[in-house]
Amino acid sequence: MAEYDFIKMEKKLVKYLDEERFQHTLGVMFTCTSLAMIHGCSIEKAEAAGLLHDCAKCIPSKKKLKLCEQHQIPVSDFEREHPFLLHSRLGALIAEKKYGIRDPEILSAITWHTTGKPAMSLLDKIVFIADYIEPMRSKAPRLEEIRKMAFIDLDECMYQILKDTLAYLNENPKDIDNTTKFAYDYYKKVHDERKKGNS
Ligand code: DGI
Ligand code: FE
Ligand code: FE
Repeated sequence: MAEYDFIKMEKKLVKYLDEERFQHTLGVMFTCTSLAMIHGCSIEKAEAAGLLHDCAKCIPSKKKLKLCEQHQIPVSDFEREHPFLLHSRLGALIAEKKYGIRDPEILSAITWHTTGKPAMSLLDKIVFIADYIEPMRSKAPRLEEIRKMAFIDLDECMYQILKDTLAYLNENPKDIDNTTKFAYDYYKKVHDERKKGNS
């Protein structure tokens, strides 16, 4: 029997997200399952992580900060100024407490889905990438190319997404979290070393 009751989780989640966010969530969930199939990851884990990745997204900023304080989640000065970044860590907490997710791999994928980090797990990468390429996304540049790459090479896809994200964020460099930079540096190194190996 399946470990997770997805219908029950969806019914609960729909109450906490606005319509657009819920549709995005379904897109991420199905994209996660497709990526799990092609890259040999647990489909159930990918489905659960995709479904819950933004479960804290629609909590107002003040309440986000309050919840972090209540649950001893450390908040950096940077996060205090950019509280939307907290929806990933807070999302993992809510997934655990309200949706009964105990699997550390799923909680990690939710935690790191916004900034990424160096040396991510297969599931971490699948959720991060699915969030960027799901069918409703339309604003990012090079989406066609990046979507194809997601089904070929996850590390290269991480590099391409982080590169474009940082290029976009560089319009306001003071808004860039170090974790996003560290993630980019890591996947750039993977990309460069592979290129060296191939030449
Ligand atoms: O929650 P979603 O909108 O589905 O997606 P998300 O959790 O990946 O958040 C999206 C935004 O996060 C995207 O516009 C890029 C942004 N982001 C990633 N790293 C950083 C960042 N924004 C800031 N300000 N600083 C970062 O380091
Ligand atoms: Fe998010
Ligand atoms: Fe998302």
